[in-house]
Amino acid sequence: MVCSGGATCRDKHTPSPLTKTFTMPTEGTHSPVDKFTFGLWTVGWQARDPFGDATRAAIDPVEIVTRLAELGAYGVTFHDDDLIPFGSDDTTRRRHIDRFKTALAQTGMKVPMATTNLFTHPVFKDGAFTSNDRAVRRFALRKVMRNLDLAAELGAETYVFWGGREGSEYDGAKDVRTALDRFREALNTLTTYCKDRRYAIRFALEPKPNEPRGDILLPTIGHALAFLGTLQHSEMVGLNPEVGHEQMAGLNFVHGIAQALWHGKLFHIDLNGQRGIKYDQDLVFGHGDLTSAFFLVDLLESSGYAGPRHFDYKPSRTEDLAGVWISAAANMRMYRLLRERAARFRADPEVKAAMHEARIGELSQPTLGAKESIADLLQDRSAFETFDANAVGTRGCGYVRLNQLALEHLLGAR
Ligand SMILES: [Mn+2]
Repeated sequence: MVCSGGATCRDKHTPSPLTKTFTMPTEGTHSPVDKFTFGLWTVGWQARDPFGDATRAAIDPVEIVTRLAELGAYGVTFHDDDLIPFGSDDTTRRRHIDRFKTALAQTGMKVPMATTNLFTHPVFKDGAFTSNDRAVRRFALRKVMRNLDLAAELGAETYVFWGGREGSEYDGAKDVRTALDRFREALNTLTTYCKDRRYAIRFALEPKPNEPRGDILLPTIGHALAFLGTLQHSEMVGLNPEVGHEQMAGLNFVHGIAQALWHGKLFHIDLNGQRGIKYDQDLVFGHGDLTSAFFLVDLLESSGYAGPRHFDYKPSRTEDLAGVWISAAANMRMYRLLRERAARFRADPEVKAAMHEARIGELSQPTLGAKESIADLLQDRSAFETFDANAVGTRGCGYVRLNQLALEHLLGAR
């Protein structure tokens, strides 16, 4: 699974224009066409947790770019502080950026997304855009603006906002309605900043219910969708939902993504794995709820979603550096395997018959006829007076058979 980095491998990820036509890559090939991207902070995580020290050495961002390119990734993403240590002066900052840009140029790797670290430094302990301390809020805006300039310089199309510290542990500690005013003010200010500078960047809000705060503002896809509709330039703002962030609240991620797509707000996606309602695990994609991952890939591939397949995972703390790259490759392989299994599922005549039997397609038929009025519906005795609710109520839906077929395809049993 891990590319040796030899000459043959390098040839395969020579920068080439993305083809518009969908092609099913052969298993094991390294195809940047897949638009697989990784955050510098994912493979670069040193595995420090609240109970233990780092188990791995830091990795130079230049090495991350090179290794991910060898594995067949399309690009990398970063928080400002992943690339440039917090508090660096302008000269040092430029040196880090230039080294990074050289690595990007040498590998053909893209930077489709960037974001801001508004959570590590103690100054953000009570939030950034919604800190009760106004000076912290002003500092946060400036920190984002500085990195937006860099995101534009690197050609990023999406800028993510994960408000990990925007929240509270105590309901009396934060006036939530006022905090939402400040959150909105920050995003309005920053969309205006991008428009003034003609940056072709869209914003993507990343919901999370809790961790590191006891409770985080905009905790789910639904909360964030409702909030972004109130923004001044709401057309510039969508979502970056993460698998684990919804699943740690017991929510159905596939349903959440479907609704984000329905609103035209799936601007970016964070793929990883989570096993149930607990702390944010950030496992390899598919290593948590595998059935959900199968239906998620099925949805993404059939929806026309054209953005990056971004892996926001953490190589487990038990792994050494070799294990880091094995886990990175595993994310891409899981996505490709699931895509192949989902395509086979859709193409199977028995599945098509089971879907027909289960009336899956009938849902696309509007409930009222094309020219039917409410009066017509009221006149239709078959809709109510003579409708045999008891007979229809006893009829089976056939969903278990359909799900069994899906799982057999997922298991490679068909
Ligand atoms: Mn996470």
